[in-house]
Amino acid sequence: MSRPTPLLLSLALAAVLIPAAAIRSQAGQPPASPAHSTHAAAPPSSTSARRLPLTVGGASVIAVPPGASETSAGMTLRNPGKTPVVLTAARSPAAEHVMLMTTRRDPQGRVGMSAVKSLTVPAGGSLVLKPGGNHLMLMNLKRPLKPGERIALVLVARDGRTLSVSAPVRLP
Ligand SMILES: [Cu+2]
Repeated sequence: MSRPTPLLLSLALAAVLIPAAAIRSQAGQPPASPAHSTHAAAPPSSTSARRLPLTVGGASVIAVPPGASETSAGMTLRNPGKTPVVLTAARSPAAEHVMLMTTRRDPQGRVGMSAVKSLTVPAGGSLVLKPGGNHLMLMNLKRPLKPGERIALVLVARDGRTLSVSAPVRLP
């Protein structure tokens, strides 16, 4: 009964193979970068061309008690243009990440929030972001937010255009 089990065999193999692989990667050249990589980071076109043509009203971030790790942000976005603006992401220096969320009622009548991949500001229309509706969720806050201070938010559209918003922190 001294035959090694397959698990022990593979562990023994790993012990032999891993150092060999480590030595090879140290001795080898760093992987060559693709020839086209120098062109990949072409400078963006002018900043104004990359800015979302939306107007912002009533932006705010809801103050939360110390220790709370997340909060919501709202605003009204108006799109005077002839094409819808599809927001796919947002970010803020105050949070590790920002989620696009919607509020839904399930068949049992319970209300809950769920993340969505995009929120659209219709052409010639507006999108209201507010707690209890569509909103932004600041996740893993990096520090407490003081009522009255302004928080920077960046909205990102599917085409890469962005919009910077400064939102005051207000009590719920
Ligand atoms: Cu939420």
